[in-house]
Amino acid sequence: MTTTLPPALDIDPFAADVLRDPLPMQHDLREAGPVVHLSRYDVYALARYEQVHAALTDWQSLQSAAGVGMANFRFEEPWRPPSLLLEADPPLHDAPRAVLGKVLGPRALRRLRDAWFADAEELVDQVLAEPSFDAVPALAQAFPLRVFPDAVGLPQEGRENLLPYGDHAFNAFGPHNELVAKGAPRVPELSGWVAAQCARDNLSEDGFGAQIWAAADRGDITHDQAPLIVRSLLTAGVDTTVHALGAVLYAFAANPAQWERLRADPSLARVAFDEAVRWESPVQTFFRTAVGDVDIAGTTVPDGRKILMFLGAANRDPRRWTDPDAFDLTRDPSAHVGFGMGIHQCVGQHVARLEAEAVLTALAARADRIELAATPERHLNNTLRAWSSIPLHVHRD
Ligand code: PQP
Repeated sequence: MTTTLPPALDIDPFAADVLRDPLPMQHDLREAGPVVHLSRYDVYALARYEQVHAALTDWQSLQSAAGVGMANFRFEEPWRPPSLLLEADPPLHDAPRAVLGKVLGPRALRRLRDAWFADAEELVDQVLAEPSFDAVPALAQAFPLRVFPDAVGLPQEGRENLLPYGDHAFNAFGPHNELVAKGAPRVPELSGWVAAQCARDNLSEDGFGAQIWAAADRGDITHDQAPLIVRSLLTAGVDTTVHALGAVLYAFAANPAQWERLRADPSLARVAFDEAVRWESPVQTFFRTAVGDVDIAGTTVPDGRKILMFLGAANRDPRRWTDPDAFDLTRDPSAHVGFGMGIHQCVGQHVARLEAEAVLTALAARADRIELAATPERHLNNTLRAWSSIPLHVHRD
């Protein structure tokens, strides 16, 4: 096969105006070719479904241990000790992954289902006391903050640190732009609090955290690894679900016919959530690093170079999806790459789906119609596609 030079584009995927509306850039990237060189950052980019899917599943050629952000851990000091899950490759990745996969697996979550559904009903009843409210603080943030820290077994004190810590961690996967600079001053304080919560003595005896420590007692992981695996829960467990809930609530507010479908058949809640994850892709991008020279669609990516995978662009690639920009409960969205694919595919996806199912089921049982009461506002983050405000007006039965 002959090697061709990829087309070069001088776009900044992390510029504020692009983060506010990434769809035009995603279109340009997909159309430019299967592999694009982003000259501003000297990284390679994949935006078509076929190449993003292939990259996600090729952990042998495209490593995570050099970081899944723009920073290359082969040459640069990470801002914190690397994650044992996200920023690790086999074989080191496998034991932490197996442990967390069990702790957050469908079987383990069955224990939480009834309580989380009751929590969602209580919260939704409370929120719907007013016909208009901002769905971001009132639902998208309130519900994960109500159920997840308790499930982990965190003390009450300092839980307000979870969202800013996660927000910074997701900014830190991007370049050192203003978003990272804005978060930097609080990093010592937030990291100190997070590290303290990972200690066994600070966790309740029955939560996800304690189960990770119990796995260390069994020898499935080492006792040194346990606190860093708990740290993954604290980094990834709140902002992601907050913005995924924001995505599905916005999707319904903007698509009233789909809300009617959910109302007619509430068992569509899970499909609706996955369709919203496809449509909005709350996690927009991740990087990999080439191990040796790697051929992608006839382009050689040299050893050690960073490859930026546009999950959001792949999830709207017309080569893969019919009418990709439509939020449509009748499609099968299950092949989306919003949760990744392959050995790193989101280990928390069952938690996210359960939270969303609980909130959507409670809301669908009570809200005849939901509509935007004012223009929603974006929250900018280098990795997350997010809302800071979704003003809703709800008509009750
Ligand atoms: C998207 C793990 C997972 C989850 C970590 C970590 C951080 C972020 C995520 C990204 N993540 N869903 O620190 O181990």
